[in-house]
Amino acid sequence: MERSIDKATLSALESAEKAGISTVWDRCAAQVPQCGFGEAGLCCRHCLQGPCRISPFEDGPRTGVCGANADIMVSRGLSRAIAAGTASHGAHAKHMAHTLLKAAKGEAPDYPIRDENKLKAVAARIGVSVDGREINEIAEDVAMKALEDFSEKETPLTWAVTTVTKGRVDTFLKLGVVPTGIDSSIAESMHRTTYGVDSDPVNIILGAVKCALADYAACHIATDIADILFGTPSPVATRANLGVLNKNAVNIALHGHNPLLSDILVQVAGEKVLNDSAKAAGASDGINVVGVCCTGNEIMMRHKIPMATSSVSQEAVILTGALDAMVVDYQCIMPSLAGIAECFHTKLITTMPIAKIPKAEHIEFHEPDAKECARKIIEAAIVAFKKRDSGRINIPDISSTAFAGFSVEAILSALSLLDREDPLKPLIDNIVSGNIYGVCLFAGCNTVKVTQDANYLAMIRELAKNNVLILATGCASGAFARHGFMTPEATEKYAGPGLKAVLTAIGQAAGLGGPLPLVLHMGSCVDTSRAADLAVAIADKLGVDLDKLPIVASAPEAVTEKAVAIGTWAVAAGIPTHLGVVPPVLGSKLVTEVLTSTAKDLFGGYFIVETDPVKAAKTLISVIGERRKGLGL
Ligand code: BF8
Ligand code: SF4
Repeated sequence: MERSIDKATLSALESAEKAGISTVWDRCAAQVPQCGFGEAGLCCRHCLQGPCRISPFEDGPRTGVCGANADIMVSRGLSRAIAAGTASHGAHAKHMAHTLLKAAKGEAPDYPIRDENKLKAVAARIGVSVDGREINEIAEDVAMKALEDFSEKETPLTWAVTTVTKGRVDTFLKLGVVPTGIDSSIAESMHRTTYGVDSDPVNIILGAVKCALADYAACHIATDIADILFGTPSPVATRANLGVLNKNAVNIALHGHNPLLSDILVQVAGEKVLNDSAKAAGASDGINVVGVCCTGNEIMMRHKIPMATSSVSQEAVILTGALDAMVVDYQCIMPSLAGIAECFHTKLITTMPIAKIPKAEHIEFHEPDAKECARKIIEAAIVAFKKRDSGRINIPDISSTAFAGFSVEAILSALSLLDREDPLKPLIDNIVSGNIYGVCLFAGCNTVKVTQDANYLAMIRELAKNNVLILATGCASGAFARHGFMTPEATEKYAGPGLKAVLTAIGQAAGLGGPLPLVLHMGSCVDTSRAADLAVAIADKLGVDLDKLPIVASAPEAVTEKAVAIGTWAVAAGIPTHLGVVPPVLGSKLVTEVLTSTAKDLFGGYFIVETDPVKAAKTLISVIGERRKGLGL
């Protein structure tokens, strides 16, 4: 199997081979064949009598030592994956909420409230009074409300029920899946899947859905507070792929998730004294900050910071030999980075007490003196630059233009140029007329198990040709950005006539002189909540629930437990959701059936697992067709 279709990644891998450095692809090859029990979800280690395994074939024991059968094992494994994903988004969101609280109390001076309108909009939505109050008072109440959503309450999660349609809330209540605390939902999932608790696979899965809805709330909190503290994104043009590294600058890559660190670091990287110091060290162009993965999305859409790469190709940034510091916070950071950084002059800098890596330098980041920490990090990068070996530099001269930052607010503001009074109307009219056949949200990662980016590109070509409007978050947006799909040129080249006409009308009204980009970049993975907001606005406007809309989602190259959590809440939201990799559930016919079929009866949404991208796109198009028929379109 070809490792990637991204030429920049392939060029970096060539350098690695020449230097005898192993990468994620080599390590994957060393793992093959991977364990068939694990692949099917049929291995349990939840107690010390295990590990227990059930053969996916008719031979061998049918239960583990305690009597847990395949259905129980698979559903428990899935539930724990969702709990872990929720814990990740939850920790990120809680970190944001604590910082908003500190900011409101004047304890984090580097975090002013940058978007008062967003703060007021969020406050109004969650029932915090706004009129006649100081901004900091409102911010404090919003932060407290967010923090309240983490522990067990008598009432449903504020962020889960105030951001979806009434119909969804009714469905969730009816099925008993409304979460009452983000952290408590995670704890409940861990409890019910431990030794000798919940043994009803369907009940376990409904518990997992409840936890996934807590994940949704966490994502939404993270997005809301990021906008409040750093500004709601609006479209910007930047570039993506390894070619954004600059051999004449101190190159610093920001990798991870939380904008609390990366946004501040970007602000500080513009300071003259630091740039002078970089120049004095021999970097004639000063400091060049680039992004990786989701934090890369955050700073791309708010500060035009170019995206070096994402997900499975993160090691490639170091392999260019031109990266002076890789600064990480948490999530999706391969431990292998330390070994690769060691082969070069690159400083790997960890910043969070919960995410250290042996051999990395740890510069701990604290919000009360955020800018000071950021300066220290940049100074360490300048020191590392001085040790750079210019003979080992191989920056592939490859990068694409990418337009990023299509928040719902930005989309509505673009649409308002067509209809000031009723901005959603042009969008809905075009869906009704069929100019926009439907909407597909791409989310999730790149995986070493699929040729990098191949599924994304094959699917988008098929969907766009059929007039499906494309939204993207997370490393899905990284893939499209690197290959030039977030440009007006991609719209000209790949969009069907109806879609092209709509994107051109909006683009021209916005004064772009051409169409909007083919892929609307909505942000990081937590910003998948923005796509949910857009879907909810459309549903409310049409007076139908989400499970009736011609909207689908796809994670064609998913990797993480976070992606599993997001996929599950998308399904619960009523959205048919495609996975391009097979999750470890096939060991249970029952669980597979619940996810791909019963879910449809319960929630309207369901999983579609298809590893062939063209077939997957065709299936999604026919699903959109069914939904359109249901609406009488
Ligand atoms: O949260 S898409 S590889 S970076 S998990 Fe990770 Fe997957 Fe990227 Fe962002 Ni999302
Ligand atoms: Fe085996 Fe049951 Fe223990 Fe799992 S919980 S390891 S199936 S005995």
